[in-house]
Amino acid sequence: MPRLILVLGDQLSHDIAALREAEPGDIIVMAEVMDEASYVRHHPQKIAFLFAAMRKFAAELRGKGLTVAYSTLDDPENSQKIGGELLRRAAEHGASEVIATEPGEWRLITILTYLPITVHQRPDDRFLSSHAEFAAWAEGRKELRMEWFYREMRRKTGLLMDGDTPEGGQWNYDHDNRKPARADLLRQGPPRFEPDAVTAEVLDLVEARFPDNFGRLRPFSYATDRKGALKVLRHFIDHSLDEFGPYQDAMLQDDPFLHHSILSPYINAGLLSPREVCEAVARAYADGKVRLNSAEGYIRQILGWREYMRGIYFLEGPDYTSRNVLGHDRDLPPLYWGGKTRMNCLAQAVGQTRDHAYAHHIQRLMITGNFALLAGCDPHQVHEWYLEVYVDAYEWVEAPNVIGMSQFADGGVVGSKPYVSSGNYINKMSDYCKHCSYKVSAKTGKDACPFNLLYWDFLARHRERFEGNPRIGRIYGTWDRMDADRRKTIRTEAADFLRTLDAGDPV
Ligand code: FAD
Ligand code: DLZ
Ligand code: SF4
Repeated sequence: MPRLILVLGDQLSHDIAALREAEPGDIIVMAEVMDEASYVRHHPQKIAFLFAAMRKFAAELRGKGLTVAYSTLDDPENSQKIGGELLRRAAEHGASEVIATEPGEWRLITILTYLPITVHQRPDDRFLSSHAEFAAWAEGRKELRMEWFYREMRRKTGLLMDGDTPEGGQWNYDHDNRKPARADLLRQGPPRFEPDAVTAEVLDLVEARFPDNFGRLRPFSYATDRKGALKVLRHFIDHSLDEFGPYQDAMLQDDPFLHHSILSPYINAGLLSPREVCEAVARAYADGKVRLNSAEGYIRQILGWREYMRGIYFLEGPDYTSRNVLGHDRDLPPLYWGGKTRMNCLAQAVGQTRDHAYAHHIQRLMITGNFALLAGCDPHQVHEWYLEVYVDAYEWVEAPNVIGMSQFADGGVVGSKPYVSSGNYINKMSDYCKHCSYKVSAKTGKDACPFNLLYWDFLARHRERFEGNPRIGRIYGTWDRMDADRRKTIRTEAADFLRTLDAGDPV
């Protein structure tokens, strides 16, 4: 009796667990379905990227002699649900068993668990740390700090290790990093891919079916197969990796990509494996092509942060996305969907998100995330926004970054302090303030940078929680030393600002 082998849209890896078990006669099931394409209103480029990559992956599988039952979104027989498509294909082919690779989201894991057909969910071993390993590492620890987990992962994989010691003698070279960007640098940006016939057809489909989702569909220039993804990796290593370390926290007007790799869409969808990316980076260092602080900084993002975030998502359980320890309940303002704003940093971050379904880490954390947190926005709405707008967004990685790292809604599981800043940090790391009609140097008054007002207002509102925090508590000394009138003005002006925001008026 044939078995069904399920391959989801972010499981496009030829050696993924479920596919390794495929035997002659088995049917591989892939399905474009409305359920997945609309659990949030994904950016059109995200849907197009995934559908085009799925179609090309299915063709590759067929090229290897495998049988693929592929449902296109506009197939009239399509039930528009992953579960529904499995049941339909099971009836069609007389199958009574499904082999799946565990999905990256509790929602789909639950759907597969309760389907009226036997579904075996195999561990997703594209990740370098299993659920059991992460749980064992976390067991009994008071704090789950990424740095300690990362060191274990370096030891486990041997990446950038010299026997038992880290390459160069240190685990972390961040003191050589965090430089502001220089506008005079000529940067190549990632390679662009002209849509071929398959991608062009998908673009038309997405245009017709998702006309109201936030984000520009065209020009679309992502790679949509492994060959293209490998080209992006090679390009990054040859042209950007060496400068990645020093400039990874920098932001620059009208330069959405800087020295970032733009590899997350490909790694997360399965077109590249995290291990091969880290190995390629370690090789570039060993060959003397890139500096150690860049190679280490990059490998830490994948071997450390990426694996750690997935570990947290599965350790913390399905209720993680509804956490809200700070009790924030403000609606996310229209400027997150391109509404008018005078705040140049937000206009830049949201504008490039609209155009490319991409923003780099510091923009996500210190511009859009920082503002939502300071303004007291509902973390669930913030979570849904991030899940919608980024081409690389899947809940296992997005939620711990948003609910945990960015919004502190998990009460400090991911971060030991909230990532908040006034305009000063943004001015130091970017050239946005030079092009802004607010004044970053003004702390109060009509032109005062809103981050300056909201920063103190946030800290004052949450004094009880953060005063005793060893990493941020001392800041209250500065607040207390301010003149009482000045403190009052800051709070009054912050309240006025938030009232304007709530009224839906441009800020
Ligand atoms: P680079 O800067 O070139 O980094 C290299 C790689 O490291 C990335 O491709 C990614 O695989 C990995 N990485 C770096 N930081 C993280 C991190 N914090 N967590 C997990 N992986 C990381 N990343 C996603 O893949 N999907 C998301 O939905 C997502 N949402 C985020 C939301 C917020 C609020 C924040 C602060 C971060 C989020 N990140 C997310 C992490 C990070 O911003 C992106 O991985 C990165 O911007 C992707 O672009 P890049 O490939 O050019 O990354
Ligand atoms: C994100 C996404 C979208 C937009 N569409 C599909 C789809 O039509 N079919 C599919 O198999 N997967 C899709 N995905 C990816 C899934 O949502 C993803 O597998 C889960 O969120 C788990 O990470
Ligand atoms: Fe952003 Fe304030 Fe700088 Fe304007 S002045 S770009 S609002 S940080």
